[in-house]
Amino acid sequence: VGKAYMFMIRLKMPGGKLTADQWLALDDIADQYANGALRLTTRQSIQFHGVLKGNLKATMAGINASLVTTLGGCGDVNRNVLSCPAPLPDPTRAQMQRDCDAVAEHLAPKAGKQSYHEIWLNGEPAKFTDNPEIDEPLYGKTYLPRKFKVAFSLPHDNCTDLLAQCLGFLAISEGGQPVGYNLFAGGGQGQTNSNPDTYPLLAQPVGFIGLDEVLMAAEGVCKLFRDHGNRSNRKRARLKYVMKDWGLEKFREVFYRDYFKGPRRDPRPVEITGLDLHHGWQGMGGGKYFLGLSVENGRVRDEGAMRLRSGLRAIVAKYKPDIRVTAQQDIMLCGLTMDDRAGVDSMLSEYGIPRPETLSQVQRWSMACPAIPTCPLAITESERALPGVVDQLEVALKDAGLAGEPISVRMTGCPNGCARPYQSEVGIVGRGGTKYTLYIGGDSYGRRLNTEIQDGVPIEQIVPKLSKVFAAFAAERSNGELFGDYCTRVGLPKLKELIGAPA
Ligand code: SRM
Ligand code: SF4
Repeated sequence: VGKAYMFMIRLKMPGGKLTADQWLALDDIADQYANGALRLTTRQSIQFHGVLKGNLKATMAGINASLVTTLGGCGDVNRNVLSCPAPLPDPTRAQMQRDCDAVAEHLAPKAGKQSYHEIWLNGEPAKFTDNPEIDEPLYGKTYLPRKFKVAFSLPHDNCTDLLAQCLGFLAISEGGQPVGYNLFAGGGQGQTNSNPDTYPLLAQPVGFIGLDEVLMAAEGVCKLFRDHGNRSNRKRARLKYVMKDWGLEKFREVFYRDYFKGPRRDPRPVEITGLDLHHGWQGMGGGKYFLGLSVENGRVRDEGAMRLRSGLRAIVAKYKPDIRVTAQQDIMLCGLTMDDRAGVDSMLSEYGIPRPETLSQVQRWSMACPAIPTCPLAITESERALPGVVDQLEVALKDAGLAGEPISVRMTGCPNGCARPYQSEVGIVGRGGTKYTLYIGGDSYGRRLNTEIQDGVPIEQIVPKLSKVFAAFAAERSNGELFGDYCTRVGLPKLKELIGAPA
């Protein structure tokens, strides 16, 4: 008997959009071929875990039959394109969601699609010419040096963490109408222990582009990366290191000279000012509503009295809402009527699914990557450990009179940064065994990187240490000051002293 190899399968669904029927088909797959759970990801997608090798083909066929794909979910190509998925009655949001789909389509591998069909779906041999520039016009023979990530976002709602992306489109409106985007490039989170040449970086503002220049800009930055990314050192192969090594001015110069045929315009003077988790009931216009639910670490499964997966299945089967997955690992049920709302609310209660407003702020603002047991790169627990840390944080924050504060806490099982822990107010990054590196002082809107405050902190000391900073924050904050802003204002030496970290 051969070994029972197990796989993770990741979908690619631009902007996190699914129909009700697609959700139901994917829910079936979770039982039939995976471990009975759907995992909402930090890139608005879904992963299945525990798919046995012998079931891979059937699972892929099932996913494709529901008109969802996995092509480009992984690999050295453009990954799932993010866009704030909230279906609010706003022309800029609608434009952004259309542009998200268009970029995803434009940057999708073409020859790869043929091979994908041959291998996973119909077995028909792919028909290639002997010219990779025809078969795969964007990626050529050697694809990209590394993965490439794109997001769309809004100044007042940065729920896709724009500055963590290789390429970001920040939507600009005038008089309520979309006029274009500020283009950002060179963000990324991952770093490697004991390799000081690797680090998280925020994307930098390249320029302003018009609405008709979106595809040209996306293709241009992607090609610049293809041609100039580091192909000899995989640890330094991401676009962020091209930006870092060249500097913003050279990046702009090369981009506008060789990869973008439109005019060079300065970015519009627009700041990121907020991030909406899109929780609770909200109007979509036209008498329709959506409900945003907070999903703990994105894991949709039944557990004890909380039958999240069964409850979602029953609600989706009955009311047929459109589904949106957010980049904060949450889900939205969209297009419901006023009449549906009471029924949906009572089904939530029946299945023990908490309404977001009944959850603590810290739980709603927290995320963890899967880590152990499914991630081969994990060196500590994350998804299975964060709920316990959040329980302790709830008590600590309540004791400090801070229960209502939106403090973002993100945990990962290694420094790769899959839950974007270097952009949160508190980052807890696996160091090995039960020890973590503690980061502090980011910002809940994703505008700033946090800073390492102590390495090798045993998990049981994390909350006691943070409690000291919470107490100082509660006593010393200026009016309306956010936790991360306070940490940045008072500075690392004081924070280190507070928690007893080496200077
Ligand atoms: Fe990630 C690799 C999970 C978003 C940076 N990521 C992995 C793998 C596939 C491990 C592997 O290579 O074998 C993880 C699978 C674990 C499992 O058990 O399922 C994994 N990454 C995830 C997800 C599921 C985390 C989550 O909690 O949702 C996210 C799936 C996104 C999606 O749907 O496409 C996920 N990964 C991210 C993000 C966040 C983002 O994209 O906004 C990052 C940081 C941003 C960035 O890319 O810099 C991220 N993942 C990495 C890295 C480090 C890359 C680097 O340049 O340093 C790796 C390792 C690698 O690529 O070698 C990695
Ligand atoms: Fe795995 Fe590390 Fe990503 Fe967590 S951060 S999913 S441990 S690669």
